[in-house]
Amino acid sequence: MTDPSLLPILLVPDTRLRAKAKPVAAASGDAIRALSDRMLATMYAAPGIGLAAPQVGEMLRLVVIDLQKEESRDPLVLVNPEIVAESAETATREEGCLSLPGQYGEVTRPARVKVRYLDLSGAKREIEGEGLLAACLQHEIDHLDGVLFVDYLSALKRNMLLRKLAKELKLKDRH
Ligand code: K2U
Ligand code: ZN
Repeated sequence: MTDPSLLPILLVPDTRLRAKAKPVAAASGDAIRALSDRMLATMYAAPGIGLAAPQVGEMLRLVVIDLQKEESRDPLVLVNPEIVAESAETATREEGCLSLPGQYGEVTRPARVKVRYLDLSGAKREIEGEGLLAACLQHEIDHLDGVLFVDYLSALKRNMLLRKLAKELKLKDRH
């Protein structure tokens, strides 16, 4: 029996994954808190360590992240997040995406980022990340601008990956 609060995760090539999300007007509103709770439940069930609102069809600048293991959850909810500083040093890691299931590729990004955002009480916050947190912050904030990790791959690799995904999703629909 799946949790009724789970939201469907959109898959490429859904055009909503390529749209620019709108800023949240009321960060401390009940609607945003309710949506972030459902996004966290959806992310944990996937499982994933990050999820952006456009991935569940909500065109809002809202991201949830939790790098922790199940027994020590530490959810982070970022409203209207923006990268305000990034290191010149880069880091490369294999990334996946819940909207491109089963597809992976090497992505090079700034190794450290500083992100400014509003928390669910509407307070201005700032977070600095490196390693997996830096990659996840950038991966999720990219989603708010319709950017996907495949956009950092060569055209050849991107097209191969998208063709493979389309084939797999067609096979899945058939059964
Ligand atoms: O946004 C999403 O689709 C969730 C992403 C978040 C993410 C991708 C790459 C690097 C960091 C975060 C993932 O699918 S969550 C799955 C996952 C789990 C552990 C490590 C990396 C990715
Ligand atoms: Zn993603």
